[in-house]
Amino acid sequence: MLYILVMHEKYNHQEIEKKWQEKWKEQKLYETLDEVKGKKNFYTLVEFPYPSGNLHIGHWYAFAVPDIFARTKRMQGYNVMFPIGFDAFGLPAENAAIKNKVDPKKWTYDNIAFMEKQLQSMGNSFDWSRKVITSDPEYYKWTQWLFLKLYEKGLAYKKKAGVNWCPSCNTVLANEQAVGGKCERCGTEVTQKDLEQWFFKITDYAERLLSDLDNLKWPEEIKTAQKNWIGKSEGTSLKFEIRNSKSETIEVFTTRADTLFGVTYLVVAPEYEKMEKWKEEKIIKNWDEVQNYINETKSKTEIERTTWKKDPSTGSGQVKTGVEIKGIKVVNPANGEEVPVFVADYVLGNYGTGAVMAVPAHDNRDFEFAKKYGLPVKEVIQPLITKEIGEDAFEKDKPVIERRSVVAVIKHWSEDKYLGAIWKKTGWQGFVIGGIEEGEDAKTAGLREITEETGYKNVEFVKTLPGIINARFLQRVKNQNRLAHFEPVLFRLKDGERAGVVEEEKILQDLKWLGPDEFEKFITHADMQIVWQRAMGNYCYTGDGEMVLGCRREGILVSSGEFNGLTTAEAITKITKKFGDKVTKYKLRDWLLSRQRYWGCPIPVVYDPQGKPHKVPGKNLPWLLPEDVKDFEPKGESPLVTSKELKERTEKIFGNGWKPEFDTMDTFVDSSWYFNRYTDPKNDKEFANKEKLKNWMPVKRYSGGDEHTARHVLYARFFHKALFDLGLVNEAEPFVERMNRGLILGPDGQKMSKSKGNVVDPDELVEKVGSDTVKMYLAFIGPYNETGQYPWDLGGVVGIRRFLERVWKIGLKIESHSAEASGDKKLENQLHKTIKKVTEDIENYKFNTAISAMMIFLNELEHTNQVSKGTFDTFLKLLAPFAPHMTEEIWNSPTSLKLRGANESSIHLEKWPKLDETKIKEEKITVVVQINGKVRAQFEAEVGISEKGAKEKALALPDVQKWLVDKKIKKIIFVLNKIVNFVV
Ligand code: ANZ
Repeated sequence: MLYILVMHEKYNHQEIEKKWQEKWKEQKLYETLDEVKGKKNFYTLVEFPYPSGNLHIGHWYAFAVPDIFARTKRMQGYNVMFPIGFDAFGLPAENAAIKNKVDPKKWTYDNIAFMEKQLQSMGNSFDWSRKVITSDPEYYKWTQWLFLKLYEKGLAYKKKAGVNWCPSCNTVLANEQAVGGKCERCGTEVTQKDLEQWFFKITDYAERLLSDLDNLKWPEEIKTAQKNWIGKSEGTSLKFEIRNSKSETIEVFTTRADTLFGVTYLVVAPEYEKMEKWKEEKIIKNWDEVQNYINETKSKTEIERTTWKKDPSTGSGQVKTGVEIKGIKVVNPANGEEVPVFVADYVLGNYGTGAVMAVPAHDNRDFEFAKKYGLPVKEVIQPLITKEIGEDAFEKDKPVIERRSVVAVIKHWSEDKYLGAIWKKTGWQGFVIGGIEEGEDAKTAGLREITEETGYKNVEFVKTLPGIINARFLQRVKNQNRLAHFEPVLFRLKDGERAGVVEEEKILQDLKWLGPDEFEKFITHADMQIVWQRAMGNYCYTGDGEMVLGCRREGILVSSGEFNGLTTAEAITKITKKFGDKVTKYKLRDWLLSRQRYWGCPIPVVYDPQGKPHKVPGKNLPWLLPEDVKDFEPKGESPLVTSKELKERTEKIFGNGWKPEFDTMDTFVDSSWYFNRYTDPKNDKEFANKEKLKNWMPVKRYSGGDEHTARHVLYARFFHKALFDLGLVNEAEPFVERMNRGLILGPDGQKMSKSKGNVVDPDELVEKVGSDTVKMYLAFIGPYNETGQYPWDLGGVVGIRRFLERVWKIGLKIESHSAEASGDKKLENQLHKTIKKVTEDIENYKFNTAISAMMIFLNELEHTNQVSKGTFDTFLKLLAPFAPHMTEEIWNSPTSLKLRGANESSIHLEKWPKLDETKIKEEKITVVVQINGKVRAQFEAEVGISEKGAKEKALALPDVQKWLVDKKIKKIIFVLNKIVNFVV
């Protein structure tokens, strides 16, 4: 019997997509039961959207692509939950209210309704029955309940904290709204204002947030971003006594206690706590000047203060500024030296102790500062550079030959150029160098070397560059393990007159004149880099074990009394032990959670007439957001203060004189626990039942945006750990796997924005080419497990559409004898290779290469005359997660059903194609290698290996090489799949 699949001639995506979306909804295809017999639960999640009003292509990228993964897991036999909801509180609702005079609630819920429709047009396998909306009282009741649990545990507290404040708008600004120290809206200078604020004590969890990362199966870059955000630093606290005041000290935090003898001044932050006390005691002689400086720094953001190189795009990060605090001097505990104290804003008040010991010789910022204010630079760490990578790597266990050597930095007579030397044998690039002989000093040795090695005759000594640079490496020409003590000297040529160079030298090295910028890049070793920096006037050496140019940069102590000769690491331990204490600091700050905003979750706290805070009792939750607020204009206080209802409610429940908390919560609180709610979204007794949580948590894979790595994901981990400690959840980590996606750019390669006119409208596109095409194009644009940036390419969209049309057409064309496999071995092999590739790639979120594999297979299909229904169906199943509507239509076309002898059923309930390893095994053959007809060796190869390939394989065999030494190959005789014969 001969069948022809008959379908609509035209691939009418509009009709098909609408039809199946309705059917799936009717059939409740994606509603997930808590338990299904014989199936394991699998929870995959994508960050829920903010209801901004209109889906853009970024939303499509975020939601449509991970659906491929969810669908695949379902076909692989898991009971998959793939939920969706809305992160519905937040500032834009209020801004819209101010601008268009609409109610923030109405604005939000209208947007949600509209976006739900748009999201449904994606045809995702979302379980809509589990939808959560964070601004629903049924949801935020539990946000409040959880807040109170943390409060009871001492993890939520109130304290005064500095916030960015615009005196003209009368409002608090987020850091992003205070760029360059100016208010984003009106341009007024931003100041700092202290307000009572609520905090979560996330810092209590810093260590666990850090160490538990080790057990997570996350990409390294995400872990690193979190680690950096937590910013653990192990160091030393040291006390510097204020002169003539035995009781008072300035305590500093340093990671480089080894540099203690090099301290030439101290710096305190403008916010330093003892400043007020000093002012009152009138010990600061120049208080006006100091106060002026402190006021000036108030408008600067932390980023401006800590970037020490000027950023040309923003103009921020000037050379460091500061003022000496006259009247105060401190004593170095190590050597009794007296040093001045400065106030400077490059030191932050909220890190370490807010005070720093400044070591200009070994810290870049201190060096810049010292240069600017004429403060001494005292070297206490001599560089020790060890070549560890490369052919000239130092061999640790071998004997070492020690040498004094001069490094001659030679300036051109008329141009701004310096003489570079290239060692021909080794490729080493640097300066003219040479040994310092008995009785010579560096200067004499330098002059001698220059004459010998370069031939230049008229050389002038400029100066000795202070300091010695120790370097360990393998001298390759002599094959000697070396410890060189380099002494750099600066020379200048008077003119270009040159005598012949000794022949031997000429062979060993080439010489080259290079400008300053070129020279930096020319240098191949870290020791010569330091010479260059010193020649350019930079005497700051910061090495503490890092690798640069294949060299490890370490140091040895000098001018440090009893500690001389120790390495940095040894000295840190010993100096800490003798003069200070070991301490650990974190960059992570407590989480400021209160907002002076309307559209957020009310903080469920009330104050008695004495101003003491009390919890709103459980029976009064949800503590409703009042609806009688009309003015959302920010005034530095929460708009909730204007609510009569809230005040009356508070007094009615708690008594006269009681006041509510007016602040609302940061929306990051709402999103720190929402994934738990999906497991039990309708529960009105608990935030989620523990058994239900156990069914689903932890989330197996969580996809989201790069920008949420440090904040949302870290906050959610903190919250979950706190809930775990409270016994409310079953595990300490909420997300087994986290993946960050990339960014879709406009067709012009720029970030999409309305003002640039490069925004791609998904609705229009879906209308034109269909949801399946858009989704599949986005999956094809780049690997989904990386955070790359991908420009939108209409040509690519067309390409995908064409691919789907070809699949469609093949359905019309295929002739088949039966529903069983055809005998085509090659096609079968290809099919199983495709199964393997697509399955693995989906698992790794590399949807792009999975699609490529299917494209290759489609080519094969098109070039095969007879394709069995079984083969085509398998292919269709692989494609189903990517193009769910079209594959469903083909699967359920009348002919297809007839062929399968089945009734209508969803392809998405089918089993994922199984890989048969035996089908992809390449057959191997043994090729014999002969030399002059005698068998000398043999090798394994794939069937059909080419002559060239076989020859290369044969020549690589030692047994063959042995017979060919000193022989010339005259001819090669090749017998396919059998013999390579060399005639010599
Ligand atoms: C002396 C020193 C010498 C330092 C040297 C570095 C190099 P991390 O690793 O980030 O923790 N520091 C300490 N508190 C600071 C503050 N509140 N604001 C700005 N800088 C501060 O950095 C620790 C180092 O940063 C400390 O070690 C201190 O400078 C500086 F050759 O002390 B160091």
